[in-house]
Amino acid sequence: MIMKEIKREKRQKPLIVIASNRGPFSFQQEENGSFTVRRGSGGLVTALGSLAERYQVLWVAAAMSDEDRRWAQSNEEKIQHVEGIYLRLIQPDPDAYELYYNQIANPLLWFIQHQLWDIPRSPTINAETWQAWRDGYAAVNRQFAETIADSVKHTDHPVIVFPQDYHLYLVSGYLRQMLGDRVQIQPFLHIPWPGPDAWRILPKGMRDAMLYSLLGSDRIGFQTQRDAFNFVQTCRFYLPDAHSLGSRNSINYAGRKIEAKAYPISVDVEQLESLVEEPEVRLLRSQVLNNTGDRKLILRVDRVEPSKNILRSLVAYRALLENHPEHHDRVQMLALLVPSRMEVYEYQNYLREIMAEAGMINAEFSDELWEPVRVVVGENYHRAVAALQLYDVLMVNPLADGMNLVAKEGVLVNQRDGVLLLSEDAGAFYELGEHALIVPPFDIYSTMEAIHEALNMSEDERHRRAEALRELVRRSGVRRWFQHQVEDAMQALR
Ligand code: ADQ
Repeated sequence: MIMKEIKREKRQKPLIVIASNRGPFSFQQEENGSFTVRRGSGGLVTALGSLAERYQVLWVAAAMSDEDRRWAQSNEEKIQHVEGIYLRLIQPDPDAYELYYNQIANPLLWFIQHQLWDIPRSPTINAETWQAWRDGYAAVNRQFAETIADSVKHTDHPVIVFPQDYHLYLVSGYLRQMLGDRVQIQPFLHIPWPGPDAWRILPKGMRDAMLYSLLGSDRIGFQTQRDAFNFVQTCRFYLPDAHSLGSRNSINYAGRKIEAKAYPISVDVEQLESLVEEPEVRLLRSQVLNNTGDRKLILRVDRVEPSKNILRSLVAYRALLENHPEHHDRVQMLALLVPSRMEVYEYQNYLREIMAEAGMINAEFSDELWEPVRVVVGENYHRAVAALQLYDVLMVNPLADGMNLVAKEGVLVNQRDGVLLLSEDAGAFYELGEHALIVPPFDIYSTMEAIHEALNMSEDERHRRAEALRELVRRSGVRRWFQHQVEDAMQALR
């Protein structure tokens, strides 16, 4: 029935298929057996709001919980209509999913792409890694591709498929084999793509499979030009039959030209600007204000994630208090941290080190009325937005980051003409760098000096920079980000 609907509705319009590990909704089963739908908060979900009015959208994702699985099994239709879009949840075998997610995607690929491996010691690629690649990563990717192929096989609409991120690198290749040229395939990669050297960690068999699969796409979206260029270089370096013919942003392979293009992601400007008016955010804002008093607020907001470089920012703050005692009792550092991947030892340990460093700073410098640093662990987006309105200095110093949305959220909602300290290795650097103070992520000394400079900056300069940053973010927006990708794919359909 739904398949027929997809076939009939809006006949000339393309069918847009989004594939991502996590879907846009989660489901909760009530006592009477019915399901309540909860909409996720990711950028893509937002971007869809306006898309669904114009196009037919099918979203294919993995069921995340038992309730998601029960929802998927509750209806004979494999595809269901939810809040204006078609949704199909795949239900991978739990063992395969574990290998795909917790052995390959998250540790191996994430660590390579953020260059986090401590290479004298890890990773060690062994028989289990190969098994995880075959029976986990490849198997789940194949299941995604089969599900997409099955969902679109009867439609006579043009089909554009947008696989999302590092979980789904093999989808493009499988889909091309299954559907040939009747679909446009355009993955978007949310995380950085490092240059060829970083990829030597991945064994040739896995690397080739991944790169050749991606070359099954028509176009590949990256956060920045640098990532797109690195991708082209990586293909040229490792694949003898892939050529770039002097181009920095395309690869010729097997008689086709694959574009590598930057589509910098952004925030939902309208939603954020209205969120700051909500009573809960106002309440949390006054809490933050109470704690900070008339001191200057140095803020960071992150997942507990080694690539965000939280620890070095604390060390730089300690250096500031040591070298510039004039800031004592005049500044307050606040770190709002969401626990992430806490089942992984390195992440748990990273949080322990952060807490220990913050404790040591307080032990050394606090007095009766002043606690130099507060670390708040927990997920509360409203509190994050409230604090972002109040910072004098926002610290965004990742070792590597696809974009870093906190930088964009911060400059949009901040009300104090706060100064953005931005790593040159965050994707956001390419758009916002000109009006931020740049912090080299490994350099504690320069980071300390940048905090000092920001704290001493004249009001005029702060205002000028903050205004410029706000305007840049206002002019972008997540809807536009996705619309550009759709337009490019549509162009190619003509
Ligand atoms: P992330 O690595 O999760 O995303 P980021 O872009 O900063 O990083 O987005 C995190 C989101 O979570 C933001 O909306 C932020 O406000 C929120 N958040 C973070 N810490 C929080 C806290 N302590 N409390 C409440 N909310 C918090 C990945 C890539 C990025 C890329 C995005 C989007 O790693 O590089 O920018 O996808 O493509």
